[in-house]
Amino acid sequence: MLPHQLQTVGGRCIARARHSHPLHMNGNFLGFPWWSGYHPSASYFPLSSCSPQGPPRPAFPGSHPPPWLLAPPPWLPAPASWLHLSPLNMEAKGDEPYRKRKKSAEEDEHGRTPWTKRPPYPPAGELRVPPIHGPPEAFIPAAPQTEAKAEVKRRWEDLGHHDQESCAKEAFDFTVMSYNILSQDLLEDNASLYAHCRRPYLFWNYRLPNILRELQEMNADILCLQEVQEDHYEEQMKPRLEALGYACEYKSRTGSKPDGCAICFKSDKFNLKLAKPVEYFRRHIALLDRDNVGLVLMLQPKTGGGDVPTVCVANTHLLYNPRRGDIKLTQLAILLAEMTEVAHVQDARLCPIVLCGDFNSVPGSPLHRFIKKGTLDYEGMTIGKVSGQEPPFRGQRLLSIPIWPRSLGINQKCVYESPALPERTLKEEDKEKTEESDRRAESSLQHPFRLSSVYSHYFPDTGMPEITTCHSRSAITVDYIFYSAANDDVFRRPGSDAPCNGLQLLGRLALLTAKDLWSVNGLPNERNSSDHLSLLAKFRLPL
Ligand code: KL2
Repeated sequence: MLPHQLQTVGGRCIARARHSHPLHMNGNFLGFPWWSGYHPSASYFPLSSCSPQGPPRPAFPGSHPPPWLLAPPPWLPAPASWLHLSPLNMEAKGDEPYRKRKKSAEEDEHGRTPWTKRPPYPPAGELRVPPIHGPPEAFIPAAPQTEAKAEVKRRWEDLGHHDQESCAKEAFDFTVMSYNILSQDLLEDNASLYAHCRRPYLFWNYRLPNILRELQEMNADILCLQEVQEDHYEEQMKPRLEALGYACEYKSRTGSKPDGCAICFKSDKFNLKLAKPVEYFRRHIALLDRDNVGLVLMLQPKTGGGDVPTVCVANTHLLYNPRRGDIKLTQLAILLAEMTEVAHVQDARLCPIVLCGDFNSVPGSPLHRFIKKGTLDYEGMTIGKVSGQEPPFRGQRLLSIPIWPRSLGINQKCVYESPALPERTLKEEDKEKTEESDRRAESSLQHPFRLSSVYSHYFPDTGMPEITTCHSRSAITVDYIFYSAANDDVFRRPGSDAPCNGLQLLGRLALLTAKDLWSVNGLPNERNSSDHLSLLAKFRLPL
């Protein structure tokens, strides 16, 4: 990856539309008191600002989208009252609990059909839902006469400080990308989210080359990808990434959804020491009936030297459902417990961590604060408040104390409990200490990592939120790269004040505002083929 590189977002778009999008005219759309992002209701923003025909048209002819998807109704109320999404939205197909699904003979013990046994996908390039009338090519409109190039540049921000460089004589620099590439299956299941898009840009055969181009251009040493559809991965992405020098690990979701998380790393830069697929589904725990997954790798830099620290790289896509913060926190606890198991190095110290993914939680939300601070007091917190994706509403359950049952085997510090010691082996004094800390820990979660976020979530000059995902219903940050920062105590070498052994953030690819993204018709668009932006960071590991 070249430093100072510029990445472009968007494509061609008629100039008049760029200035007429309602988002640009509404100065009050940001900064709702409850949340830092922006959620228009579905009714207002799905219109293609780039439609060459002028007036908005249904994105999916033949699918009879409700009229409110086609145009902003004249009675559209003021922004404050748009905020409640339809309850329909809460029962996401992608989030469907295991017990609601029928089990077929082909399914494995997780109720999941191996992709090789699933009915074949329709011919490449075809959208399954809704039906297509004619070959996809017929829908690719010629560039309109008035079309102007509309691209938004993503700036590479150099954050390397000279004083950091004095920490160690030798260092290993590497780049990490986190990218939710939008699985075709989920795109088609949630088609109304993409009603603002020109149809041809939604075909997998159109999107794949764009995604691969972006991955190749960014040339990150480690890719943490989410929503990677298993058949696309096996048949198209993995071979291509291997040809680019990556070794690839994949964890598919449990249940019937055919996507998963992948971590790919440059095999000339890292040795794989360990790969740990992580499933959040537990058959006997009602709370854990969803199919989200994570993946943890231990990667050792290839430096030619001897005692090189191993880096723990974790990738996940947490549950979407905005109202089920209890499930999200428990899924996160499982991932953290798995990371703790492998990240402990000598002297009970932790190795450097990179934690990437789509956490379906906004900056400043309790879940996000928990990751960064390592502690969360959740007494009296409603389950819908955890992720901050939606405004609080009445009638919500409070998080139970504890959030997950003891049978999960993970304590409130997000660590797997060792099998209970026989009573007599615990000294009285230790017992008292344990009981006291149990009481204190009752409504508080902790985890052992100290994590910083690569991004600051707001642009310092304007105060506008950074956006990582943008479609008809929301423009918010839900994707993150967290890392253990070098100047943290936990990573200091014994007897040394030098801030070594953690990671130094040398640079990042700047995110964009909602306004930037809507000026190129939101996501996905002609050039950017996911509804998320990629996140890219450059780290230095002092050796
Ligand atoms: O928000 V996402 O998109 O991080 O990009 O994660 C989930 C959602 C993904 C996996 O479940 O599918 C999307 N409304 C909006 N988005 C949904 C819905 C829904 N009802 N269901 C699934 N997703």
